[in-house]
Amino acid sequence: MKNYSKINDGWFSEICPMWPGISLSLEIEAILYSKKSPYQQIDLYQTRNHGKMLVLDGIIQLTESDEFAYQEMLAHVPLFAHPHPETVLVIGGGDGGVLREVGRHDGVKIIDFCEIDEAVIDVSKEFLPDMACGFDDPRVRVHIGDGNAYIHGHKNKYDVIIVDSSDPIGPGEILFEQPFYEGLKSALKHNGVIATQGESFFMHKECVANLVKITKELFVVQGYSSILVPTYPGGHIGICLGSLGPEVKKPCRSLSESFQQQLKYYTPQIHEASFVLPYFAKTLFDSI
Ligand code: SPM
Repeated sequence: MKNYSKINDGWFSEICPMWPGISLSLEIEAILYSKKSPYQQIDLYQTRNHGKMLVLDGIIQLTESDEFAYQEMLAHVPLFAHPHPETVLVIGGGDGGVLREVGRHDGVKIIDFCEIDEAVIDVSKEFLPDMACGFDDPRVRVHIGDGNAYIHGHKNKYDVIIVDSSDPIGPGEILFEQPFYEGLKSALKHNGVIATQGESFFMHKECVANLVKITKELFVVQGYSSILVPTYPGGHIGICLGSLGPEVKKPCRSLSESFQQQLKYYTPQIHEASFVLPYFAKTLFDSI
C-alpha cells in the first residue's frame, strides 16, 4: 500500500486518503525499527510523550499511551456478551494486545490466533513486551497465515471471534467484505459472537454503513460500539458486533473486583454506554 505519511522536523504525521484533509502528528525521539516485510512497511517509533508507537504502511496501529482503550474494548465487549466463552479465535493484532486481554478470562480454554505477518509479532515481542505478553499464554495457538483462508477452513468451532484488522487498504481489505463475514458466521458455534474492527462513523461513513449492513443481514443480533482512542483519526473508532443469539449491548456476566482492577477502560457501564449512538449515526444505521 502506498505510504503517504511523513516525518518532518521530528514530527510523524499520519496521512491517508481514507481520512482526507486531516492528519494527526506525534513528536518522535527515535526510529527504533523500520523494515519492509513481505506484506507491509513496519515502523516502530519512540514518541516524546506517548510511549512507543507501532505504524504499518504509515498508519498508526497503537501507542503505548492509549492502546488499552481499543484492546480492552475489542476483547471484553464480545467476551462479556457471551455466557460461557471457552474457544476464542483472534484474527490479526500481531502486537498481542488483544490476546493479552482475552487471556484475562479464566473460563477461556483455547485461544487460536491467526496473523498474516509474522514480522509484526517478532517486532512486538522485541519492543512491546507489555502487549506481546499475550503470546506467553499456554492457551494461545499461533497460526501464521491469511485470516480469510483460515476462517473458511474452520466450521462451528468458536464461541467468540475477534478481528483486530488494520484498515481496508492493503492486506486488511478482504476482512471488510461480505464473504469474510459469511466465513466468520460459519466458524461460530451455537450462540457465538463476533467483534471486528469497525472503523469510525465520523471518518468513513460508507465503510461503517457497509459493515452494519453485512452484520444486520447475517446475524440475529447486531451492534456498533464506540471507543475513544486519542491517536486514531478523529479520536474515535468502533467495533462492529454480530451474534447468533446473545444480546451484545449488555454484559451477561459480572466482572469481579479483581478483574476490574486489571483494566483501565472497560467497565460494565461503558460496555452499555458504548452502544449509544449520536443521532446522525443512529439515523444512518436505522435506515440500513
Ligand atoms: N492491536 C492493535 C492493532 C490495531 N488495529 C486497528 C488499527 C486501525 C488503524 N487505523 C484507524 C483508523 C480509524 N478509522
